[in-house]
Amino acid sequence: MRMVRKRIAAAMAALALTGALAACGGKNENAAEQETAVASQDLVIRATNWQFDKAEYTVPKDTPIRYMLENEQGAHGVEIEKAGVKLSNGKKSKVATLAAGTYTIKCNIVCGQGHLAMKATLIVK
Ligand SMILES: [Cu+2]
Repeated sequence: MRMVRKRIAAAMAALALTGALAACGGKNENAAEQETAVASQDLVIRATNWQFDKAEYTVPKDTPIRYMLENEQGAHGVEIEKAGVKLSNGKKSKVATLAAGTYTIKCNIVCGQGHLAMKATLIVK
C-alpha cells in the first residue's frame, strides 16, 4: 500500500513539474502558430491616429482567439507583447491561445507623432 501511495505521489509531482515547465516555458510563440486552430471568437482591434478603439480589451484565458486589426485612419500595426501576436491591417492573425495575464498591445509601425502613445491593454482572464 505504502509503495503504491509513494508512486502516485511521485507521478503527481512529475505532472505538477511538467505543468510548471509548460507554463513558464511559454514565450507563447507556439500559441500564435496554431494557424489551423479553430478560433472560438474574434477580437477586432480598431486603430485611428493615434489610438486604439479601446483602452482595454478582455478575452477569456486558455481560449483560441483570432485577433484582427482594422485601421480606420492612418497606417498602424499591432504587436501584443509576450503573446507572439503581430497584426497587419485587414489581415486575420493566426489564432492565439493565451494564459491568464495582462498583455500590452502596441502599434508596431512608426506611424507619426502619436506613435509611442498608441498602447492598450489586453486582459486575459
Ligand atoms: Cu505607430
